[in-house]
Amino acid sequence: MNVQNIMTNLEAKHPGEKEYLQAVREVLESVEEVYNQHPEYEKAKIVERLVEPDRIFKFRVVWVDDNGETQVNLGYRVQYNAALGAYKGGLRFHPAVNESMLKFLGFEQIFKNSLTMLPLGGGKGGADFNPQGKSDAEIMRFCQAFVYELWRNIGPDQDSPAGDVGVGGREIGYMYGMYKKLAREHSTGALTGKSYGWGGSLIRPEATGFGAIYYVDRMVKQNNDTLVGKRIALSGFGNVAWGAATKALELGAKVVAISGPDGVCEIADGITKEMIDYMLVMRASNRNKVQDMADKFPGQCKFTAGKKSWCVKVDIAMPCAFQNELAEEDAKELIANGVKYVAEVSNMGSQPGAIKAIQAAGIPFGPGKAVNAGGVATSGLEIAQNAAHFNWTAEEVDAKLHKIMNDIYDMCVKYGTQADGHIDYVKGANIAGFMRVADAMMAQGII
Ligand code: 2IT
Repeated sequence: MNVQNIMTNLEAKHPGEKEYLQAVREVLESVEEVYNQHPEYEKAKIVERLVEPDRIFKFRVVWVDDNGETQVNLGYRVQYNAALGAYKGGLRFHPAVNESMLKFLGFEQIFKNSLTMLPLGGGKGGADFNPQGKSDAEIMRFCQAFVYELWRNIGPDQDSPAGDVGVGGREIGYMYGMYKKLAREHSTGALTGKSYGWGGSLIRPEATGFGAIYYVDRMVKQNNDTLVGKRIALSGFGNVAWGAATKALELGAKVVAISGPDGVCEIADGITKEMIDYMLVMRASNRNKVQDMADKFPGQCKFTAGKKSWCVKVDIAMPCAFQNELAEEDAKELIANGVKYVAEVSNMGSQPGAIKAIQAAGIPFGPGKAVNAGGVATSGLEIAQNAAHFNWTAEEVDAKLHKIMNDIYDMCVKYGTQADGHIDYVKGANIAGFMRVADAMMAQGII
């Protein structure tokens, strides 16, 4: 494989699809050396096949808002690769959603799902719907209209969507309700992230954040260091930041910053249980304002408009909100302020220049597809419980999640340790994820 040739061809075929091309380039650069040791991959055109999704559904979603106005949105589902199992991946509702964004997310999902060692193929979907300011009834009507179109193409052995940005337990509930009405069966594994009691798994809401902290705990221990007392900056205040803050507090670390599109909320003495609970209220309000936290806890929190979490002096930085949110200048500010570890929890949360700057400074960097894999892994555990019509206890799910994250961490070290002994977690995650998919594709023939 010649990465530059492949990228030149892809750029010509998919002009302007920046995020998709960025995600592909990172994976190809990581796996190039290993790939070239396998002439059978080259002959079977594994990379050329892998970079194109199996198929993309794109559809109109029509719904009526509270004023009686008809609204039109675009919905998508990218079914990327099914070498390891039925397609699996979240749904994103956000005004910036487009095909390139969902292709990059679906492509990343293939390798992330592979890292979990569960039988999960890769997919992603969503819509350019903006949940901000929408009423509960509007959210319900949109979710129903979305599934009315998509339902024939999902199912536990076909494609199983979950939540992502803008899609949480409430949205999954509305989508699952419509799905089972149309399918006339309780194929519970058709969607994950369901509430406990009608098919959901305990710990699924916490899983992405818990898994991320389990991974970071290993990064810290690798340096004979401890999480206790470490100052952590998170971005966002959604499901991922909530889960990470919960586990960080439990393990004795201090979350000193969260953020929103409006600015940063600094918490000098570290986030408390009451504040973590309030994050749920903030998310449910659909206001998308982190200032609400400072208004609720004056004296303990300081809000600064227009600033990001990365200007706060911390030991550990964890982007938890959106792709490319950590820019090169943010990374440089963190480094100047003495950051010791960076682990992105959002998918492709850091710009390539930021990753380069962090790695060049000798600071361990954990990539999203490994650090955030606990979410989809626990979705895999949810599907397993659905198939068995049975639920594990919270302790059982958490123990399985913890083991999966430890195994992922070990794989990243195994494939990412360089000749000089330092660990390139990005390379390790990409190689480990890629090899399992490539071997499955080889075994299943040219399809
Ligand atoms: O990015 C992700 O891995 C998710 N949004 C969760 C996917 C899933 O199927 O649980």
